[in-house]
Amino acid sequence: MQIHQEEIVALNKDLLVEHKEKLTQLSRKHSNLEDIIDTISNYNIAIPSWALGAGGTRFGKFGFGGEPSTLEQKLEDISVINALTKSANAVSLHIPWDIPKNTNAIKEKATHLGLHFDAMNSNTFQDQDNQEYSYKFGSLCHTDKNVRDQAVAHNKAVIDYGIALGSKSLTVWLADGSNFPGQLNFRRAFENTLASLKEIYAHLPADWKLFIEYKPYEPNFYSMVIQDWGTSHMLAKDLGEQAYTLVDLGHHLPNTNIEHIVATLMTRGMLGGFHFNDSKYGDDDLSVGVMKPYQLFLIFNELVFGMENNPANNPIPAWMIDASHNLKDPLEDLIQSIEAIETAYAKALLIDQKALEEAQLKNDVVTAQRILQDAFNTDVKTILAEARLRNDGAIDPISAYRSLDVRNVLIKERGMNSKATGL
Ligand code: AOS
Ligand code: ZN
Ligand code: ZN
Repeated sequence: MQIHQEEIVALNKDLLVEHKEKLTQLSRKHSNLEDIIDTISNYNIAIPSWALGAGGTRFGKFGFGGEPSTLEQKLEDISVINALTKSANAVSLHIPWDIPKNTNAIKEKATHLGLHFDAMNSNTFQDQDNQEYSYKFGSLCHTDKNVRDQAVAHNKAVIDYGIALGSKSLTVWLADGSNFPGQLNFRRAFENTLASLKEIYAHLPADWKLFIEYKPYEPNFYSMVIQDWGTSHMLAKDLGEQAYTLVDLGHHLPNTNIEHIVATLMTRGMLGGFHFNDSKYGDDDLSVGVMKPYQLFLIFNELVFGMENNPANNPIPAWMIDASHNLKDPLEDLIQSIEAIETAYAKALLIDQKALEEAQLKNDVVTAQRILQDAFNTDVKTILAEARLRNDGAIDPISAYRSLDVRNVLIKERGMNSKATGL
């Protein structure tokens, strides 16, 4: 399955006149509109290789047909999303769910589809069939050195796959922790994890980054070795300049001020990566922006500020969508997620930073709030559409996806019962 340029052009035709009218109206109101469109049109978010099949819970999974059963097919699915949105030009690969059999061929296929490989993801949270030691009681933190060595070796192998594919970073997310008080010595677990990470870090090429993801609970429900950004930050600092903290929006206890964490990390140049999703209760992995769009906007306000002020201080973070799709067609869900992310980004770009600073310096709380809310309440759909249009994407990606009947084409190609690897 591949979408052809002419198909998108044809679908855009009917929408073009109305779109251009709206754009003219908007440009009368916002003098920096061109810059915002430009920024959004250059923005890309990586798609994880495990997000293209049916998601689910431990209670069940409901398929939808036409799932990609090979890595090649997963790349094709991402290229469909990218053709429509022009904002998903990278894949974040998971090892071992998506081991490339032939790295050269996969790299070539990706390049041919206009895609590249963003952060690599290792997996020491499950046992694989052929593995010697179990991760039941942890991996990098384990009490048994044999287990730690095996987990370290796996991470090194993932780096090697990444090198062959042209990736430049590794994300480490650990399920390590304990389910019961007394089970684990916190301090030994931390020291073991640090020592293991040091070995992995030593295997990184000089132009690579290491991202350390944190999570307060799940799958362990009493303690997680890397429970919060402070722990991640400590580990990264001890490793060296190539190590950073990765923020996953779902990995916070309810009501945590995530935008404040983002600002603090960026102050120290320590924000390396970002996993987008949304949540109501925990690590729900709901579609981005469905629950707390204002929070996402406030996070982007900090990201924009961090990227614009002293950008050399913090590298541009690696962006990835980390959501699960229980009910929706994942391709539609990912398109909606991209739209939600770019909506928050565009609105944050609309904030009058100068006026905001003035209000802050005068401690004019009311004006500061109005500046934020004026930006948040602006309809940016037209900005997003124009950004896509300039890259030959679709004015309305979801409608285009449905008009092109993509899911049924995929079902015809791959059958009703094809299954994708993943959670
Ligand atoms: C798990 O909760 C994390 O969000 C991970 O980032 C990710 O979903 C997992 O590592 C899959 O590779
Ligand atoms: Zn994540
Ligand atoms: Zn998660």
